[in-house]
Amino acid sequence: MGSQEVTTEFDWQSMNITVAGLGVSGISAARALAGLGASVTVVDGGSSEAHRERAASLEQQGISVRLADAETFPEGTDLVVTSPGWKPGSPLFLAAAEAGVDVVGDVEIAWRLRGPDAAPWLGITGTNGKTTTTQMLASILGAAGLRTAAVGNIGTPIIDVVQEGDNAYDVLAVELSSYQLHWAPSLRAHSAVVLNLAPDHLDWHGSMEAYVADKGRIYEGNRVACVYNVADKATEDLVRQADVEEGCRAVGFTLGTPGPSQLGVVEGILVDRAFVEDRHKQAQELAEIADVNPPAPHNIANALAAAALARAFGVPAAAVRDGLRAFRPDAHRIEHVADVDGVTYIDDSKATNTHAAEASLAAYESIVWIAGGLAKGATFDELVAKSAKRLRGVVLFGADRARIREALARHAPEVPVVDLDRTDTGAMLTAVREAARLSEPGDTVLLAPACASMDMFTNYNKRGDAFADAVRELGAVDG
Ligand code: UMA
Repeated sequence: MGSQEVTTEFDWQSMNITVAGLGVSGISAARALAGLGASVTVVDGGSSEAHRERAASLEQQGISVRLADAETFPEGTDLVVTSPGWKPGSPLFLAAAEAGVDVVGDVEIAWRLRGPDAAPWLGITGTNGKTTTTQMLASILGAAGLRTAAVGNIGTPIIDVVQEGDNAYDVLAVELSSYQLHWAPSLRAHSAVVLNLAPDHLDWHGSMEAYVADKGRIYEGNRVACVYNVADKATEDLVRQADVEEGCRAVGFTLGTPGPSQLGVVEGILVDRAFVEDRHKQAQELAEIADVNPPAPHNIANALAAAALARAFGVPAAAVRDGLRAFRPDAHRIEHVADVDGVTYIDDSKATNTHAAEASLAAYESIVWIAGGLAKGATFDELVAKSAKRLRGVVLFGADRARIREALARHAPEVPVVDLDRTDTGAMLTAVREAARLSEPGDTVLLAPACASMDMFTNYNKRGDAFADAVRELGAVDG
């Protein structure tokens, strides 16, 4: 399912399509497919008020919606179009397999809806940095005067963009999650990057091998460049395994001095030794490290990856510099919130896995760390062992906090830990107060949960907002 080639050409008007999920991508898929004349039924296990409102809106367009039942396979279904979050082993898909019906994702549908002159896709995946790299790439493409958009997992459903027509864009910067890649067997990007690979979403994929294999699908059929991370050999291995178009090149990015066919850094300058006439003798200056916002190591790597994709598309060096300068990072990514009583408060709510949390913990010297939430099958020993010497103290909350507490007991037994034993939204205020109590002037209180937020908050944005509110309250009380 999902990972096999789906060869059928679709005659939409004659089809009964079941869309799994009434979220952002499901709504987009249902509307588009109904618009093409298909008979569409959306199914969703939820039945909240938000679900009912969305259902009412779709029903006005002649789309059937079934709530509170994610399992029963609608009779007569010819194709299932799933939202990315649904696990491959979901009962609905097992029933589909039994009935001989294909399951594909919204990205697969978008790919099939493209016309012959549609804008090429530059694909971005990886465990961390996807969204930032996608936004940087769109900024660079825009600076080159190209009509573009940052789409996909970033939040704008790719079907909506493709439906604007072949002439609406010159090129698209497409963020793709491992889930979306799993369900998109025909996707063939112009060029693509896997930024890095670390355990994440293992509960969904079942194993690290399966997760990595799904990420690697982004390189399949690339035409111009497969971009990999020189510091992460697993990404290069995926390039080697990929079946690409004749002439497609492997291009590395590195924070060190680049070799031929690489982009890298030389004396504070981002340089390109891949997309130049003679890559053995020439190097093209692209930008200065100071042009990258913020100029932290992991973010310079993101900038190099974005630059590589843009250069693969033929963008001039000056546009790389202008695009990087124009880029502003999103909220909740190592965002400075306030200084209170000599302590700096940083919101990295976006650190929803251990790999991302490791990057932000590495950026500060003396830290009171606020962590916890949904672990998604992760273990914390490596993260804690690597960060132990930087920890002044730790405050834990959320459903899977015990896993972090146990790792701390093993690798940082001397570090004071406050386990709030709470999973309510209000726990953030207590967490920030406890962190303030543990901290000393010069320290950084860092929200880098290493976990997803949904046990306590609607999403990581709300978690970061709650942190900022709590810090402001602290400032008001102390000030
Ligand atoms: N549902 C069920 N049964 C299930 C799973 C879900 O009934 O077993 C229902 C839920 O009740 C809900 C709907 O399905 O109503 C949600 O579907 P979904 O979780 O697939 O999410 P969408 O709203 O369609 O949003 C998806 C992506 N979400 C996920 O992959 C979990 C969004 O990425 C993406 O922006 C959007 O499509 C547009 O492409 C978010 C994300 O968290 C940001 N992505 C993960 C990540 O980046 O780590 C992969």
